Amino acid sequence: MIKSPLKSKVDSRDGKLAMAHLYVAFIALLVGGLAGLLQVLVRSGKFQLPAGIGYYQILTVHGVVLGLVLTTFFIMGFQLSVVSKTAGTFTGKQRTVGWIGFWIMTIGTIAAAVMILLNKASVLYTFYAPLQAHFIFYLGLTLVVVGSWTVGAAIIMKYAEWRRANPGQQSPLLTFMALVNTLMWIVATIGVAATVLIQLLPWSLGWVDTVNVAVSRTLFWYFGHPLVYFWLLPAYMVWYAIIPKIIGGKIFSDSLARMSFILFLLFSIPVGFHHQLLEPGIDAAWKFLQVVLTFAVVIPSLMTAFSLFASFETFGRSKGAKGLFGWLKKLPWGDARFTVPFIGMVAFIPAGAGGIVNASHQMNQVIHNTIWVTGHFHLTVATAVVLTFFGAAFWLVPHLTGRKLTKKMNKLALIQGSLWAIGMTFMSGAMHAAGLLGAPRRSAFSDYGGSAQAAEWIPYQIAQAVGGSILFIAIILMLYIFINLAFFAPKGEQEFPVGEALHPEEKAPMVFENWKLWLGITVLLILFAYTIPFIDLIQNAPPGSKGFKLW
Ligand code: HAS
Ligand code: CU
Repeated sequence: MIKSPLKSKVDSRDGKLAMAHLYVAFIALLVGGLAGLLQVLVRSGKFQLPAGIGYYQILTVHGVVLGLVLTTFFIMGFQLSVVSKTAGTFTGKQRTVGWIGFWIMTIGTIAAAVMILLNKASVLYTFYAPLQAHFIFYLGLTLVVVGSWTVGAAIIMKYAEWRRANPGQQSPLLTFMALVNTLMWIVATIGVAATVLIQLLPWSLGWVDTVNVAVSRTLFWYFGHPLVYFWLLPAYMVWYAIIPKIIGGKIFSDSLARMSFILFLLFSIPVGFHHQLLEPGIDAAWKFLQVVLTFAVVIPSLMTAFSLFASFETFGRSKGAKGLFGWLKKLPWGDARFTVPFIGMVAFIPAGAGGIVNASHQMNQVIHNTIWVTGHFHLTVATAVVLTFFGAAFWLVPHLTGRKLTKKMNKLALIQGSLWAIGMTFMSGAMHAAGLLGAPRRSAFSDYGGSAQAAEWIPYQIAQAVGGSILFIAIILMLYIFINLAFFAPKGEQEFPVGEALHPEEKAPMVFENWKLWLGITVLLILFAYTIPFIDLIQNAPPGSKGFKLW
């Protein structure tokens, strides 16, 4: 591995740009978390929303603000930081591009949020047609996407500059990873941009009367699945490249980490049909193909699991650990920068197993549209990913603001992570169980006219409310820690941990940086998986649907 110009500190101008993203992310955490609390309370059957606020309005706030806003802003802030740290300070021009992107995303977010709060866009975060929102909602989402491309452009420009200055050398691992995630995001968001610009905007403006529902949903999931990996990959950056440094160990293999990221670029996109297995209009053969590709995209996660275990075990044994699991005792459990993301890793084991159940064509019939799916994504994105982001915030925020994570805050952070684990065990566990009993997702409380089956769900819904309330306390704690680290913690230098490879002499093959090749294969796989289904969906379409506002 070639030495990169690793600076001890991220330049303060880059730090400001990254922090701007993090402020929006944590405001989103507050708003979205509150909406989540209200939802579990409504679904317990013991609480009604005041002042004519609708359940679906709150559900839309929750999904959009946490699933789309918190994640995108945190990820952009995080990726800008790791690129600045490992590839060097952004130039003035690159930073300006970053700021322009930030403001476009922020204006878009405010526009979409206002429409949801005015109850003009209670269409949930998937905004499925034929539910029809106010056009400003769609416009706002478009701006968020365009803004994210602009921030992404800053990252690509920095990478290109590094490449020119260091011909024949492999780029720093974290920069490489941030670049892969940015490229995947750009290819994926073309799908959502297409449905919004070509279908939903003209339709919500009244320029056309009807919309092809199946096409819009297919374009959404072309984007929607890689969206979940766009959330996951920054967590993997922390797991692969940062956690080893925090525990005092080494990255198990630099090349393996790069290869898993390349596999994510190739296989994340042509798999959207696993969200549409029960939808009509798509031939079973094409669904099957995308299920096979879904199982292909599980492989880089299994590689990640293997690599992490190997990092932990190698470290533990180097400290003299004995026996099969003796190395576990050597890990720094008192350090929240390690333990909180570790809780996320452990959660990702059942989370990923649940994903494999979902993707299995036949089993999908049991769980599709049940609250099992909600349980699945609260373990994946809302535990594995989010706890890793929190764990990163514990050192990133003080690093960027020139402060220190104190012992007291570290302790609070450990409590925060533990509360999350307890709350999520109740909430997600109950969701999985109720889903198997047929409880629907995306629906407000109902006893379905005293139905015996619905009565079975009620104890689980109460367990969800208990878990959700514990999670809300954990959110408040997190916000307290964030505000402390951003504004009040003592001044000092907090380390930006970047791991080194166990075998620095091992050099990843340069073909890993051949973007023409990888993007070429990505496009070919997409064309293979989607061309004929799209032709079918357009040629054999039933009459288009007018818009519905069911709230
Ligand atoms: Fe998923 C639905 C399949 C991963 C998020 N998923 C969703 C939705 C969301 C979501 C948001 O096939 C709902 C969308 C909606 O609103 O309708 N998902 C999968 C599969 C995977 C998967 C196969 N999902 C994710 C991730 C997400 C996410 C990651 C967010 C971040 N998912 C589905 C399917 C549906 C679905 C269907 C549609 C369901 C339906 O019918 O609607 C795989 O990528 C999972 C692979 C992961 C693993 C785990 C590897 C474990 C690791 C941890 C290592 C830990 C260590 C520490 C080393 C195989 C890396 C341990 C130490 C110890 C001591 C224990
Ligand atoms: Cu998916």
